[in-house]
This record gives sequence, C-alpha cells and structure tokens, in this order.
Amino acid sequence: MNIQWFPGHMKESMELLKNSISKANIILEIVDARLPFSSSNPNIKKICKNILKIKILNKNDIADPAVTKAWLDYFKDNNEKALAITGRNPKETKRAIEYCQRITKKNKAQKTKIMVIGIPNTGKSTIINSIVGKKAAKTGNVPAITRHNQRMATKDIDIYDTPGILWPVLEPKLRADILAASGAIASTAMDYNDTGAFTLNFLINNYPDLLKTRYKFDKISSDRTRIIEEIGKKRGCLKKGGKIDIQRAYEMLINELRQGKLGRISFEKPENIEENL
Ligand SMILES: Nc1nc2c(ncn2[C@@H]2O[C@H](COP(=O)(O)OP(=O)(O)OP(=O)(O)O)[C@@H](O)[C@H]2O)c(=O)[nH]1
Ligand SMILES: [Mg+2]
Repeated sequence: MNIQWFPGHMKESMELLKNSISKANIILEIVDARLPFSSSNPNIKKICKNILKIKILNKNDIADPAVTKAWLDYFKDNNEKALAITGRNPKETKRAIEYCQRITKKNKAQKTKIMVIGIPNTGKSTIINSIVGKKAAKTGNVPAITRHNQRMATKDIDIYDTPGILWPVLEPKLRADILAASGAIASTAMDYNDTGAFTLNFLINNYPDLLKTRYKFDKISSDRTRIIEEIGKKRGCLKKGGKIDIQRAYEMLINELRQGKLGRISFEKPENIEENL
C-alpha cells in the first residue's frame, strides 16, 4: 500500500506557518532522533528563510545512542545546529532553551521568540510543556493532536506550538515505511500488515538480538510468517477458533517498538540517507 497522509488541516497549517514564521527569532525543528532525516519536512527549509534554526533530535531515550552520536557528528559536519534530547525531561529542555538564548544573543530586555515546528508526533507539545513547567499544550501518543498554533510564555521567552505537518507525496517508499513505523502517520492512513512486515524485516536485519530477547526466541527463524505467528501467540493475538491474528500481532510489535520496549532502536544512519532522498 502506498502511504500518503496530507489532510486539509496540514495544508492549512503550512499556509499559516508561512505567514507566522516571522514572529520567531529562532526556530526549533523537532525531528525524531530515531529517524532524523526522514522526519525532517523537506519544505521547512524554504519557509524558514533567514531565521536561525536548531534541529532537536527528540526521543533520544529510545534511539540507538551510537547512531544518534553519528547523526550529531553528521549535522556538525554539515554546519547544521543540532541537539539530542529527551523532551519529557525538564533538565534537557532547559539546556535546549539556554542554547537558544545563547545563540540568539538577544538584547537582554527582549524576549526570545521560539517557534516549535516539525512533523506529527515528534514531541513538540511535550517539549513545550516541559519548558513552561505545566501541561499547557495537549499531547498524545497518536499523530495530529495539535491542530492550532498556540503561544505560551514565560518570563524570558515566548514559545509557539504548531501542528505537525507532513508533505503531499511521501517518497520513496522506504521513507514512508519508516515514518509509519515510527508513529508519524495516522493509523487510518497505513496498513498494519504492510508496516508490520517492514518493521519485522528491519528488526531482523538490524537488531536481531533485541528481537530475540524481547520475544524469547532461541534463534531467528528464516520463515518470517512463523516469527510473527510466534509473537502473536506469545501476546495472545488470537481470532475466534484459536487462529493467530497476524494484523494484531504486527500492531503489537509496532506499538512495543514505538514505546521503546524492545530497546533503543534507530531506523536510519547518516550513511544510508541517499536511499531516502
Ligand atoms: N520516549 C519518548 N517519548 C516522547 C518524548 N517526547 C514526547 N514523547 C511522546 O511522543 C508522543 C507525542 O507527543 P506530542 O508532544 O503530542 O507530539 P507533537 O509533536 O506535539 O504531536 P502533534 O501535535 O500531533 O504534531 C507522546 O506520546 C509523548 O509522550 C521523548 O523524549 N521520549
Ligand atoms: Mg502537538
């Protein structure tokens, strides 16, 4: 199945973002640390114009630490400012804000105006709540929770939350698959069998030991169907009559991966991004 998800509200949000971006003197682009390339909206560069931008690699707590380090080196080599954080952790978001304040070199009397942008479900609203110290913005574990721009303020900063925005054609397929597996695509726009098969294959090729440990396999079978059936059996994903519900088993696998239950996993490395261009 071809994955596309660009509903009307995202198109409108993009227009609004274009018209409101100049309110900011610094932009935080929140990407998912597990997929820092694929989770960066290719249209963002154009609209950010000359405004200073920092890439925040969020959800670092569930990304592969060695791969995150490689990404930070990659961004540094490409003269892009980037920080890896865990957005739920106020100490880490404070570090991000202090960094913003340092590099905007603001006139002390003026507030730093920060616009937080990115694709759906990367943790924008969570980061803002952690910065302002209260649950000011609505958050959730499904994409497209934030639907409007919202300004929050502290003594020193104004910070704007914005809706997550994708782009009209998610290509190539590998990029769309990675986005779907990570949780950036609405469940109604993806097929759990397809994304599940992609995810299982990815884990077998890249993190076989994590898969073995989580589902208590002695070895990884060469038969993919058997593996997902075993997972389904272990998680009680059964249909009437005791047959394994493969779709539910895939959904379970994807959800456990998204929650970091298999361990710290990254979907892409800097040396592979050509595959996703
Ligand atoms: N593991 C982990 N989960 C996080 C982190 N930050 C946010 N989340 C989770 O990611 C999910 C999405 O968080 P939100 O803050 O609603 O994301 P958003 O980018 O505002 O999403 P939209 O408004 O839909 O675009 C929630 O389940 C958060 O708890 C983090 O640093 N680590
Ligand atoms: Mg939000």
